[in-house]
Amino acid sequence: MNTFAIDNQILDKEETMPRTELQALQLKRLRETVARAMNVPFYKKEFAERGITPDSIQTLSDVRRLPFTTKEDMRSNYPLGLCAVPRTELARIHGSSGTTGMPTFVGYTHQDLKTWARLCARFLVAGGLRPGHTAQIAFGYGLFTGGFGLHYGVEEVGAAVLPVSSGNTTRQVQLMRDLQPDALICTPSYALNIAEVARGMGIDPRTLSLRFAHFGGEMWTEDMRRQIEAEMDLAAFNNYGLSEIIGPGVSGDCAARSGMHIQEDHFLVECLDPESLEPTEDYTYGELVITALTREAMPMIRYRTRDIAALDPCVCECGRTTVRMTRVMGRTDDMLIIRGVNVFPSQIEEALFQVEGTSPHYLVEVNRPDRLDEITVKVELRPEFLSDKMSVMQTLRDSIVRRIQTVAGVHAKVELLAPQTLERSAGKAVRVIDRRNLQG
Ligand code: DLL
Repeated sequence: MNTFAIDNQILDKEETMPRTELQALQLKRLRETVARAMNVPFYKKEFAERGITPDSIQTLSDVRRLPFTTKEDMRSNYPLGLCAVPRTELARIHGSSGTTGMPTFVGYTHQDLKTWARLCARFLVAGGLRPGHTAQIAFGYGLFTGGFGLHYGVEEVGAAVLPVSSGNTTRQVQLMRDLQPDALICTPSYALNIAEVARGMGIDPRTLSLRFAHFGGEMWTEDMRRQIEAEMDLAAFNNYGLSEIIGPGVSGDCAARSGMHIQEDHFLVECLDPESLEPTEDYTYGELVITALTREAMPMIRYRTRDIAALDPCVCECGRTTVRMTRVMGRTDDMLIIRGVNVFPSQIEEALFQVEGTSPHYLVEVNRPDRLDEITVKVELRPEFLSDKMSVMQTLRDSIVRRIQTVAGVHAKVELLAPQTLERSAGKAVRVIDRRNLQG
């Protein structure tokens, strides 16, 4: 890991509050959230059925009496039926792209926007951004929360924003060369894409001015972090969030970079077994279920994120007292069940990084010929590992197959591709194509 010295700055006292005080604040805010949610017909009905009132929430564990909220609930209250304030009080509306179904929308009041900017500023500061720096934002600006969320976060820090948005990668590199930003903000896969385009332009990305990067919006692995840090000579920080809850800003790395601090004064996070819905032990992977404690426009209660991660309550060297979450290892809806074995794309990524010669550009395809699931991993090779010799390629392919078998427990077909074959992304990379539904 690159370790550019970062002085350990902490923006708000809530980040280092003694746990008892923090939990008292969470309880107070949970009650307020329940009160606000009474204005939402969906929650009002659910609460009435369970006999829930704000006063009936006596301890934080009473959160378990509250109903879950799912993506389907958002869809059935389309477009803004889960808002707790009149439409006239909304200051912004964001939404999901709807690539996997109907889009969903999320409303914000002016206060929500202020809170959101502050939350983004906190993790940016934890990851080295300071007043006087310049941050290039290569997240899409639009309904997606990445661009605007980070934009106001950078401003809140007092740093300068270079609001490039995503895409036009050659221009991204030119701007980096000419305007010399200190930080890059985008998805990790887009950073790799930018580095590759820079090299194609004859610019070694390591010679650019970037010192920090704040990546989020998609799954990535620790190996991917090392790869990007080596390719771009910067320190890369992970941050996590989702539009239904607020957008980026739910959690983020500190300088220790060993788990993302959950901003617990604003979010109550449970980690549950996705089947039994019982809480998992600390350090055990489960589905994150998040209650937003301060959202005015759209109070979100026990939102089932489908993201699989584990919680780490261990005290962090940075001084923050908040619980950390691991990287998201995958989403329950991305989990492939291949002949009975559960496989996450992150395991495939991990396996690929362990074999010399592979690049971080890969695609997992799932097919079902003859009613049996089959997984094909297409991976680009590094140019120096391409060979005309069949035997050399065969050996490399075999070692990838074995690595995937060991790490993910499945037998995959592996296709080796020439560099630059797979489509590059400017946002969230598509890592899996599941063709099984099409094949019946
Ligand atoms: O991706 C919000 C965001 C933007 C977070 C920019 C961080 C930076 P959605 O488009 O609603 O919102 O997608 C949310 O993306 O449930 C996760 O599955 C995934 N995700 C977000 N951040 C991470 C991360 C934004 N750091 C969904 N690691 C979430 C892994 C992530 N997955």
